[in-house]
Amino acid sequence: REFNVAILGATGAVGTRLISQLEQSTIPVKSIKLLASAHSAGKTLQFKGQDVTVEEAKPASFEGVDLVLASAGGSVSKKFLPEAVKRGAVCVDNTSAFRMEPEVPLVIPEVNEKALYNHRGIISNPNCSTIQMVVCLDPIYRKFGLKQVIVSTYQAVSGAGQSALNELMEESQQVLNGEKTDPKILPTKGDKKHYQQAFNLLPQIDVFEQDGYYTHEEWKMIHETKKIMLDDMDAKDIKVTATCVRVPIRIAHGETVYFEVADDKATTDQIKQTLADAQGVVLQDDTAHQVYPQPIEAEGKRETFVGRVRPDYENDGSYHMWVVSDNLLKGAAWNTVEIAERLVADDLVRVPDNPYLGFEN
Ligand code: 11C
Repeated sequence: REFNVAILGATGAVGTRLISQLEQSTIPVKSIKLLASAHSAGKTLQFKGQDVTVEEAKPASFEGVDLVLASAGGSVSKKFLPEAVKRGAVCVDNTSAFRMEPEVPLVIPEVNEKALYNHRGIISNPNCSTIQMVVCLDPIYRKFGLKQVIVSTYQAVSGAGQSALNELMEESQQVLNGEKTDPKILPTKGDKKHYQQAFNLLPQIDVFEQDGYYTHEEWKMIHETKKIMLDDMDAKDIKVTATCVRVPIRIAHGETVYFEVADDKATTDQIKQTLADAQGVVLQDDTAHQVYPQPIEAEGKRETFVGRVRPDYENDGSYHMWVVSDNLLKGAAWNTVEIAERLVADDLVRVPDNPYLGFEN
């Protein structure tokens, strides 16, 4: 079977990577539609060496489409994906629009591919910082159990989109030239005040929750992790907490992850071996030769890199690790295309009789 594929949000930082990841994937593509806002319609992009004109997304754009890969923002997904599902298309959504809906599987293929069998038309791709942590934690959880996770992130500016990345580059140049900066986007378009990111750290990613303590990014890391890992009804809860910080780098998030395992007989060597054997994970851990993951080396790669794996000497059964991955690939475009590859391989590119049509239907 060959597939008619549509990419929604084709011109963005993730959208362009969805195109290249799809080109390199095992999915047999019969036709490709590149969809975006009216503002980007008419632009020309390439798919497998052929020019493709970007079209404005409309409900009718999804007629005859089998598979939609979406990354145009949550409100765009909420508006269009139910329309696509109604027309028979299976949608893999990189936005947060439907992630916590019980009817929508939230999938990292290496971790919970089997959740794809319950899809009702929409499958969500988790947040980038969640994916790279969970792809490392889940194999440890399966083998040794997990009681607690405390993560601190060092997140690249591309996570906030192409315009935020442009702002970082412009500000960096202004600072080097001794000029004044004029921040308009970061830490987030969704909040009132904006701060300089160049040569600075911003402990705010996304808006603050109603409690006034946690940001929405931190909330996502906590709740998405539980939804993905605790799929088994008998699974014990895991205590998860997060602090998310934006750092002035372009691509690839870093994370320090502190975790406490349930099995008190686990050893550091066993934890390292588990990570070395984990699908999609590369262990880079040789302190004698100063080998550890770095964002500039992870950029452009599909894998998640882990190093500095070590015991916490103050707390038995507790460990630390340093995790780095390209937030636009494993954190977004590659995980989305990888889900689509598994849907194709498992013959799941079909909308069932009880489709999930979003909140209003
Ligand atoms: C960031 N993690 O770095 C965010 C971007 O929920 O898909 C991804 C937002 C999401 O700003």
